[in-house]
Amino acid sequence: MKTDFERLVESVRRASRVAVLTGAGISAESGIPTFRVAGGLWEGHRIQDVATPEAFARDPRRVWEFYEARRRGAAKASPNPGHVALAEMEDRFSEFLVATQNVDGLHRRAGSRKLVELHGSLARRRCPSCATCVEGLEPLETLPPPCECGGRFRPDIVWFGEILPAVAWSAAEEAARRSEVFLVVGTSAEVYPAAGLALIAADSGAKVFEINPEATSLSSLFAGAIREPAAIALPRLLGALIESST
Ligand code: BJW
Ligand code: ZN
Repeated sequence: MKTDFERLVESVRRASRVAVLTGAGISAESGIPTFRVAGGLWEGHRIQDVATPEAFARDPRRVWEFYEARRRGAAKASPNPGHVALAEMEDRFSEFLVATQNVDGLHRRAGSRKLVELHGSLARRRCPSCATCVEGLEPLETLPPPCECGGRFRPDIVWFGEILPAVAWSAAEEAARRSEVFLVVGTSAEVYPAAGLALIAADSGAKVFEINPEATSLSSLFAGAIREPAAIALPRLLGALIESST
């Protein structure tokens, strides 16, 4: 009887189209807290107080204080072996895409280029009045940061009730639909439409594997699960692929 890991390696080895959905768990070993655990990011914050457009309209300074702390965390963090393994995988397939829900920028810093950020980026702020966008994780002197047009910047993050960036979403949806193997890495798969990518992939015939120490509400729909931290399982997968190609 083959293990789920052996079946994963076999499926990925045969595939030429692979897509990956990542969530906060892949950055756990980089020291960035996940959302939905005791001591996680939402602890001490009600979601509606910090991650909705209504919260920003009501109290922009409070929302910015939450994001400034996150920006400092992201600036200090480094990509871990899970991010690096995905970056190294991207040229091994004729089609490959990482669609991340993370806003920490660690996939890009690990070298991923076949990447879309579904929920925006901590490293970008934009002015809703004049659409100016500014990049950078430098500490901000004034919160909320003022824009030259007289408006104020907001984090370029997708909050609850907001639409995902159209280009990123359609690339992710197409990659999920076309994939032969779809990996769901480090996400509780609670937040839609991102979690729905795994369902789109499964409905389109992909073998969907989960890499997550814990089961999620979608686990039973998947072809298999690797119950290990991403920073262990992804380098192990890459190692097995390299071994089989030499
Ligand atoms: C490890 C590990 C290790 C640990 N290795 N794994 C009812 C009311 C209101 C809205 C809705 C509703 N029903 C549906 C909606 C829509 C809503 C939604 O899905 N809500 C659900 C919560 C029910 N979605 C939206 O609003 C989206 N927009 C939308 O739908 O637009 C259309 C629309 C418009 C208007 C009206 C209606 C529809 C937008 C969603 C944007 C979410 N953004 C956030 C916050 C961003 C701000 C920020 O980052 O500050 O993005 S939510 C938060 O959750 C963040 C994350 O990207 C996202 C996903 O979390 P993730 O990554 O899964 O983290 P965790 O913590 O949940 O899980 C971590 C996992 O890692 C765990 O499983 C661990 O086991 C695992 N793990 N260590 C591997 N080492
Ligand atoms: Zn402006």
